[in-house]
Amino acid sequence: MKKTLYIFSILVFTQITSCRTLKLNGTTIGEISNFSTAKLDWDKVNDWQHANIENGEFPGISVTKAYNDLLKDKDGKSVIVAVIDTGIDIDHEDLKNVVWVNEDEIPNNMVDDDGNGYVDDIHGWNFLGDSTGDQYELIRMLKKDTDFETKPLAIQKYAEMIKEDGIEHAVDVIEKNITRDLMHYNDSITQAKKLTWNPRATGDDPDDFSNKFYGDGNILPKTDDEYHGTHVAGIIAAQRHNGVGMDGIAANVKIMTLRAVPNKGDEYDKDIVYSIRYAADNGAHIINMSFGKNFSPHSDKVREAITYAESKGVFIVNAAGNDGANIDQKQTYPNDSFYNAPEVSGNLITIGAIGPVINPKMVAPFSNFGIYNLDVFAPGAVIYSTITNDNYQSLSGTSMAAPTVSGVAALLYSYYPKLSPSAVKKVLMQSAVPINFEVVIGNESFKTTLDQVSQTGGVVNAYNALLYVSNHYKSLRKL
Ligand SMILES: [Ca+2]
Ligand SMILES: [Ca+2]
Ligand SMILES: [Ca+2]
Ligand SMILES: [Ca+2]
Repeated sequence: MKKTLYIFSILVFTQITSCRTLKLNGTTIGEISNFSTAKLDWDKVNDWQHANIENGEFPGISVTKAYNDLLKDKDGKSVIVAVIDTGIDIDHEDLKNVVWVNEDEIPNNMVDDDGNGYVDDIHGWNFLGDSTGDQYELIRMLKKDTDFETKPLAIQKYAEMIKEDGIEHAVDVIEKNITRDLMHYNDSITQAKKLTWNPRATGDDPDDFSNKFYGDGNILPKTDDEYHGTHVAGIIAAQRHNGVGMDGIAANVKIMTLRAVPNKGDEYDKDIVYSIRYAADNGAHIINMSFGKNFSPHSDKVREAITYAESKGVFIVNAAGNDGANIDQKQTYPNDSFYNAPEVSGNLITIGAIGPVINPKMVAPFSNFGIYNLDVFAPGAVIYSTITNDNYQSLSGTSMAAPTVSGVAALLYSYYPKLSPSAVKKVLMQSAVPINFEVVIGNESFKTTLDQVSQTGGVVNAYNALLYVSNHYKSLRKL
């Protein structure tokens, strides 16, 4: 009798604990209807992305308020964020304690101990090998001189690209015979655009997706100026309150590094496909993708990888790109939609960039936009973060806006680990703070409201996002 009761009480207890979710109390931050005429305070700008947007000084994501008002004394679970980018300086003083370690792999023994197909992958994988660059993928395809679906587009884009270097009549030349007739222009074309420049060092065929095991386990940057990935990682996860550098957004993150984006040239679809798949197969919860291009010969394979990641419960944060253009009219990659078709999955969110002011110039002029393809805005201009060799720097780009959102997503997973990727996307979009005055947008500096150039018309907010989950947990679990 006693024993039965004991078991019964354990059952009850287990049931109670497994149903318990974090309940939070607070008042949602509402729309911002008035802009500020205050001058930008450069002394306070270094962590402006964390500021509370309600205070009217910086349009930050209210993450400091989230920690102080909602998360005090509450422990979160560890979250793995994969950063597909350049290499990352994982020895950096402010990152070394937030690095993902593949516990099932023994380092430097030339054996694939965990059997995932990658030998000695301790912190992620380097799909670029020793190379510091890649020839632009469209040039690579044109040079092969085979017919492919987007060849006319590739010809046109390459012509535009080399015209900037003063080479006229490019379309005619390329259409005739690119490899023979363009060769003599090579000296006047900058390196990554050259037909003859092919630094790919991994020995694989970028068009043959059957071979996925290439590259190596050394994910460190190859040169000091390869700092992009380090900056992105710091925005998400630089160690908080350790007395050095700066604070990342999420406190319980381990960064998995996938080196696939070269400093020169562009990222190859194959490397992106296998980076996404590596992250999904090796435990990542979130993937940050701060890169993009407008020619993608295997974009179908990338979309397949995105849906594969969704099947593994992985959320993806995608930078909208820095052309100051409408991406509903000008296709950019990666994307969860091909030429504005319905989205292939519910796990990818596309982010535009704002700067540190609450006024009509708050949208970064370089930020791409689009009422269909841009989901939400986030701080992405003048963002101070880690760079190579224990250094720090302020950088601007949608590359900085995406990791701001990855940090918020990590915060959500840390406290609500059972949310599906589509639930996280819904939370981030529904809880964004609407901006209700006209702003200047893009290269052509036209004036409109944010809801005309994005799905949400707002700025991501960590405080609102946490409250939203707490208030809608039951319905979110059904997504
Ligand atoms: Ca392995
Ligand atoms: Ca090993
Ligand atoms: Ca720090
Ligand atoms: Ca989309």
